[in-house]
Amino acid sequence: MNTTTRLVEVRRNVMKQNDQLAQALRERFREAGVCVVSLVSSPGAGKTALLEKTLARMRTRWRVGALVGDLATENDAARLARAEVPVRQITTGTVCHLDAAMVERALVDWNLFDLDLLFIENVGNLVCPASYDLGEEMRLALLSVTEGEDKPLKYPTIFNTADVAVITKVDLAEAAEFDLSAAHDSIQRVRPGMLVVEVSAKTGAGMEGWFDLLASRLRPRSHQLAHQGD
Ligand SMILES: Nc1nc2c(ncn2[C@@H]2O[C@H](COP(=O)(O)OP(=O)(O)O)[C@@H](O)[C@H]2O)c(=O)[nH]1
Ligand SMILES: [Mg+2]
Repeated sequence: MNTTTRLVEVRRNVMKQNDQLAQALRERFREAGVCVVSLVSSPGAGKTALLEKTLARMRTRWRVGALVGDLATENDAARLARAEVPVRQITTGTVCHLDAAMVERALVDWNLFDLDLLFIENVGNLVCPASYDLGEEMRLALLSVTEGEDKPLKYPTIFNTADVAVITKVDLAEAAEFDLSAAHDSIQRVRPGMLVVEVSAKTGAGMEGWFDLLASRLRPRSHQLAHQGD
């Protein structure tokens, strides 16, 4: 076996192991009735900002938690923990993506039956996370208006493995001369029929629609918290 063949073989085994572990996680999430939503994007596209607002809103009705991946620092976990929900940082060192084993380890002492909704913020990267199933039910691919409308065409795999595209920082669209309809075209060319939402975590634009979309995934579940005033 030459070196190239061996590397391909090792890589195939790693992927197979990850897929099996992710499948087992998916089964555990399903049994516990927790909806797991992951977020992928380039660094700085606004994953944590979207999550900060989403946790603060969703926690009034649902039992929510979050895992957040970065190469280094606990900064994002500290930001998300302000919503007073369970949060855990996963630091990957030099690894450019989360994998199913990291998610499993991070959840080792969590009781999944205590959660309705779990977010997993992946490491900021538009390439590597595409290959790793985390057992999630819904994957969001974020694209901020400062990145250019053609990113889905340049990084099709990440958009192809996602369920929903989220165009973020729409408050900056005009300043960045971002052409929203061109961005929608790019997304639809890569993934015809893909659901797209536009949001600004800063101004709140589009956020109600996003919360409604999440709630529609959760409504059939039985653990909804009693919400006074509803
Ligand atoms: N103007 C504006 N800035 C945003 C928005 N969302 C995030 N940002 C800023 O973009 C930067 C990166 O955001 P962050 O949430 O850390 O991105 P992440 O690396 O994808 O988690 C921060 O300076 C945020 O304040 C938004 O909706 N509008
Ligand atoms: Mg972040």
